[in-house]
Amino acid sequence: MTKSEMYLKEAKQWAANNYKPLDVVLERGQGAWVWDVDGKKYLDCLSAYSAVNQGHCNPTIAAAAKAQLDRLTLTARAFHNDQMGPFLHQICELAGFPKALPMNTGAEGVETAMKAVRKWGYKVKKIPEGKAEIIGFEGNFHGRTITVISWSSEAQYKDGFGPLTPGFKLVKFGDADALEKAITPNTAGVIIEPIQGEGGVIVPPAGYLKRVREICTKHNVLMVADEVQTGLARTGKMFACQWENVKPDAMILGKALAGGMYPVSMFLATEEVMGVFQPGDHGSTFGGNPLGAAIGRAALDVLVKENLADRAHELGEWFMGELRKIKSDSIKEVRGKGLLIGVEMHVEAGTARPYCEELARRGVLCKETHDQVVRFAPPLTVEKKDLEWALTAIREVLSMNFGKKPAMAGAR
Ligand code: IF1
Repeated sequence: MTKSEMYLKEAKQWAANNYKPLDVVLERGQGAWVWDVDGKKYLDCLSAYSAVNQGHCNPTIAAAAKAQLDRLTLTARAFHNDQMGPFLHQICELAGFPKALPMNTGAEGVETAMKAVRKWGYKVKKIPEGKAEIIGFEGNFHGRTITVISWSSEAQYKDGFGPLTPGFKLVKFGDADALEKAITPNTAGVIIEPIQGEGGVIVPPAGYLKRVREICTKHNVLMVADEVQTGLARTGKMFACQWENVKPDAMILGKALAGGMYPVSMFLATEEVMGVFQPGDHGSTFGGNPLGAAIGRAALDVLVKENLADRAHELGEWFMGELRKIKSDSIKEVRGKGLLIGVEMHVEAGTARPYCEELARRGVLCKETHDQVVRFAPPLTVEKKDLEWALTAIREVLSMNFGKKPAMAGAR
């Protein structure tokens, strides 16, 4: 039995069956590369779903973590600490908001946003108590809490978890008219991913985000951007909303906010929105803790000093260009922005999973989303030569056909 097989057996025995990971057991990461317990090396093209934008075990961020570990890790918000203020100052200035509320996971950031939107609806917009509506989008993903999945369009994410939270409606992503039609006097806010990640790397039509902004302004509805996955340089701008010069009323960040080393999320908003929170309204034990804040400060420094947004833009444009040159009847579409890329496979070519499994056998780690899409999201520090190396395997594998019937000849 290999070491991997030994670990797989143990994990299978003791872990809940809530994921279907590839049979890869990793033990070390450095930059864009990871190694399994048998010493095999892989180029990581998932980055823990965009949480490792700065590269695995980034030395600058690791040094900040190690230094803080010997100073102070947690005080709870009953007291102040010397790391939170500078961290919130830094992220507010980077994102252009006057106020920030630190939490831990992305889902908690979204929960914070939903509370703020509802309370703003009642206290500022004067929506009748208990009637506030939030509009979301078909194909959305915002986390796994019961209220967040209450407005998921994915049946599996809701199955068996009822009764669900009321007060949400969904409209088609990319259709600005549908959004405007769905707004009522009780609509408090819209929560939108600038690009839908889990939905299959769905990039909306050019100008759509601007229309959403205009519609929300016109109807006095809050526009909240969930940039947990698209934010922090992933799409080639520090925030994906910047591609259309759109400024939401509030924004949610997570994942790479602490370089993949610690769960740190953030709800950023205008004074008017954040002002609805009074002491004792909301919080969490670890929210704003000094360890996460010290790591977050270093994580943001790396993004800015290494200019990872421009890097993601240049490398992404080139990489997507190379993917689009692959002549394969199995590929339906290559789409994305920066280094958030999805390759949709034709249904006739089978699901994306076997392509990911074959790529892993060849040392390229990526993951399927929504059956048909192979997602490529390497750390933004990835070297071009490493992507060139990966492209040899990617060209071969995506030219295969793991489906039952041959893919439609010539279809793209
Ligand atoms: C899983 C997906 C990605 C997110 C956006 C909030 C959250 C996420 C836009 C919640 C989290 C993660 C969750 C993880 C897999 C992964 C994922 F495929 F599920 F959707 F990235 F695409 N907003 N996404 O993408 O943040 O609470 O997880 O910190 O749950 O399987 P979290």
